[in-house]
Formats: sequence, structure tokens, C-alpha cells
Amino acid sequence: MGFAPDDTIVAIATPPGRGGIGVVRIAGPDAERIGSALIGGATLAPRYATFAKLIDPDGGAVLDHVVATRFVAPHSYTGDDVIEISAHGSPVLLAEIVSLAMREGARLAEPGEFTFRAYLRGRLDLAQAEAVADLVDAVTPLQARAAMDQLEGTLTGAITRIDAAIFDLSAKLEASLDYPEEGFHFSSAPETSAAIDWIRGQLDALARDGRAGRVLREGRTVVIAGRPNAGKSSLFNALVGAARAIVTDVPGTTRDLLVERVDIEGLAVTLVDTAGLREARDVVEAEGVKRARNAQQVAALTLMVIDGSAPLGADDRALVADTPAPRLIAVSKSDLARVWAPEPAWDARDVVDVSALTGAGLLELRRAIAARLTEQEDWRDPPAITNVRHLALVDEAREAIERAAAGLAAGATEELVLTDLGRARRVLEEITGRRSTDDLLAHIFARFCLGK
Ligand SMILES: Nc1nc2c(ncn2[C@@H]2O[C@H](COP(=O)(O)OP(=O)(O)OP(=O)(O)O)[C@@H](O)[C@H]2O)c(=O)[nH]1
Ligand SMILES: [Mg+2]
Repeated sequence: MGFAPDDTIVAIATPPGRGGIGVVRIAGPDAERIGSALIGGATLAPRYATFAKLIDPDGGAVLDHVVATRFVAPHSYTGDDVIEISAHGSPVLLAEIVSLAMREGARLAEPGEFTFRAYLRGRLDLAQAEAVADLVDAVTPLQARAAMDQLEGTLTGAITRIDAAIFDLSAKLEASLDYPEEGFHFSSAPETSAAIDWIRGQLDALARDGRAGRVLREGRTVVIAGRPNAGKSSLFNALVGAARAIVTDVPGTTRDLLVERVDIEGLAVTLVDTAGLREARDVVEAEGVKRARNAQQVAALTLMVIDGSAPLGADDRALVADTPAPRLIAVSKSDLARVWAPEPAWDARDVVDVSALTGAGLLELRRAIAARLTEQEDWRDPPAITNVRHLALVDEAREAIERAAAGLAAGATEELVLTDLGRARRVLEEITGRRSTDDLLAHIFARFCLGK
């Protein structure tokens, strides 16, 4: 990483734009001197919020009334001396404070540099630092909870326990290797395989969790499709919670794709409303139908809407047959009399009755969408793993453990088994950042916003 860790750095820590309060953060060996210089040389007692006047060192004019807080190393976010100046949330003023701090010798912080320092000084491990970025980026409360759990160290704890078990097993195998003449084994064959099974079970559980977690973190696209007038746009509006799409009784109302981000059972879902699928009557509709089909290609889930109050036609059957899984069939307008029953060929678990008009069935539909996307019924706890990087490493560690298990079963030498165990440990250490490369760090911290 190109960050010089002993510079004193400064940045605005609050989001761009106007606000009640804006915070400028200064971190590094000169933080206290610089902070104090900005408030006319007033002393800043550690861990106290000091009310002070921000003074322009040139003319002596009072620029703002602020509250400055001093955190002394290592008891700060970054682990070095930190001064936080809370001023009024004016972008002009905050920029002025930053430039005054720079005149006093601070350097503008790079995006993610504060958190990078926290990692460098051992305040956070890499998985926790990544959780900070996830927490800041979370768009649903469940995403925020999953990120916070990781920041609290749940993932780190799970990885550490697995790592300790592998270490323990490796030590026993190595000891047996060092004293071969005694014919003594520090770990009996059943003990060894029990230890491997436990490790494998833990990694499997993490990987399962991780697949659902990825969906939670990254979100997914759900496309609403079906024949004209089926009630797609009405359902779209009901799920969005606003009259976003035009709804009329004219078939072919929706022409273009409408896209909204919604929170469905904690998942960030990109919901797409499309034009009704039929033989198009004009070029505009033809383009709409083409876009609707393309959208379906990239969707993680298709929500096929079929009007329950109108006869089920051959077109509807064909559309359902052509819609690849995963899919859900929303039988719409359940407030009206039903004139058909679902086809025996359809999986009953795919079918949800719903009324956009009364809201009946919406909750079940939301749950069914979330369950399909995550392949799990509900979120009792947020998943321990949400990040693809971590998931890929867990998969790699699982492979190494599988090889070790297969080797043991086939009577491989302890050396060979130890090689695989060592590989698994190295991979796990990349999750917490005990092993890391500059490229990896640059990649991870590039995601952060300025001032974090
Ligand atoms: N009774 C009842 N009518 C509904 C319901 N949902 C939609 N409708 C009516 O069905 C008609 C078509 O609704 P839309 O939501 O525009 O249908 P669409 O599938 O988007 O239609 P296109 O955009 O033309 O493909 C409108 O007259 C709606 O008022 C419902 O749950 N109950
Ligand atoms: Mg529509």
C-alpha cells in the first residue's frame, strides 16, 4: 500500500453536502498540535469534548464554534492520536478546516486510510475492516446487522476456532512424525479423523451460510413478467410501496423497463417491471417485449404474474413452461373470483395467490421471494459470511481439508496430510489478513469512501 502510516492525515468524515454537524478527523503523531492550532492554541484534554472557537490563524477571525474531541493513541479508531472536530455541517466551512489542517502539516487522507491504519495497528483484522465498508454501504437493516456482527468479530471468531483446531491437529501429527521410533502416535486414527470431521463440518456450515450471505450483501434482480393486463405493474407498485408504474385497464400499458431497489425481507432486491408478453402491436411495444425477455435472462428470479380472474390460456401455460427456474407464479387479483386452478404440472410451492388491490398474500410473496433467492426459509440470524472473497477462501480451505481427509483414509503419510492442513491454515489466514499482499490490501481499501 502506498499509504505512509506515520503521516498525520486529515479528511471530512461526514457525508458530502450540508448537515446539522460535520466532522473533520485528524489522525497521526501531529494530530494534537494541529487540532490545538486550529482552535487558537487551546488545550485538548484526552477523552473530553472541548467547546472552542475555530480561529483563522491569518486574520484571527472566528470561523465557527466547534467541539473538539481528543483520542490518545492507542485508544482511538485508527490506533494513533486522533482529533475530531465537530463543526456546523457546511461543506465550505469543512473544506476550510481541512485546508487549515493541511497548512499546519497534515496530509489529505486517501479513501479508506483511517480504517487501513486501524488494520495496520491491529485494532481490526481484515475481515472486520471489510465489515466497516459493508456497514457503511448497507441498504437494508439486515445487511447492516450482518456487517455489524462481522465487525464484532463473529467471522473472525469462527475462523480462529477452525484455525486453532487445524493447528492442534498439525502439531500432533508433527510430533508423531518427530518420534517415529517410539511408534507412538500423539493422535490416534479415530481422534485424527474426528478432528478432521469437526473442521470439515465447521467449514461446510460457513460455506452454506456464505451462499445465502452473498445474496444478502450483493442483492439480486427479480423480474416481473407475464401477459398484458395480468397485474404486473400493480404488483410492482405494491412491492415498491409507491405508485411508481402506470396502471390502466388497457393491455400493453407498460412499454419500458421500470427498475426500483426494494427491501424484501432484508434483502436488497432490484425489482424490474416489464411490458406484457404478447405479439406486439407496434414498434414501441415490440421493443418493450424484447427488453422484457432480455431482463428475464439476467434475473436471479422471475415472478410470473397470471390473472386469476381471467381464463388461463394456452399463452399463459406456454409462458410458464418457458420460464426457467427459479421462478414464482403470482396468481393475481385474488380479491376477484378465481376462474381456474393451477396446473397439476406446476410445483405447488411455486404458486402464490396475491392481490395488489387489498394487499392479501403480499407478505407470503415477499417471504417466498426471499426464500428462493437465499435457498433458506428465513433469517434467524444474519449469515456469518457475506463477502465473496471470504467465501472463496473458505471453499479453498474446504478443498484442502477434503484432500487431507481423503489422504488419511487412503493411508497417506503424515507429511502429505500435514501439507494439506498447512495449506488450509494459510488460506484461512488470508480472511483475517494475518497473511496479505499489498495488491489485496489496495483492492480492499479502494472500496472505502473518503474520510473512512
Ligand atoms: N381487482 C383487482 N384488479 C387488479 C389487481 N391488480 C391489477 N388490477 C387491475 O388490472 C388491470 C391491469 O393492471 P396492470 O397492473 O396495469 O397490469 P400489467 O400486467 O402491468 O399490464 P401491462 O402493463 O399492460 O402489461 C388494471 O385495471 C388494474 O386495476 C388486483 O389485485 N385486483
Ligand atoms: Mg404494466
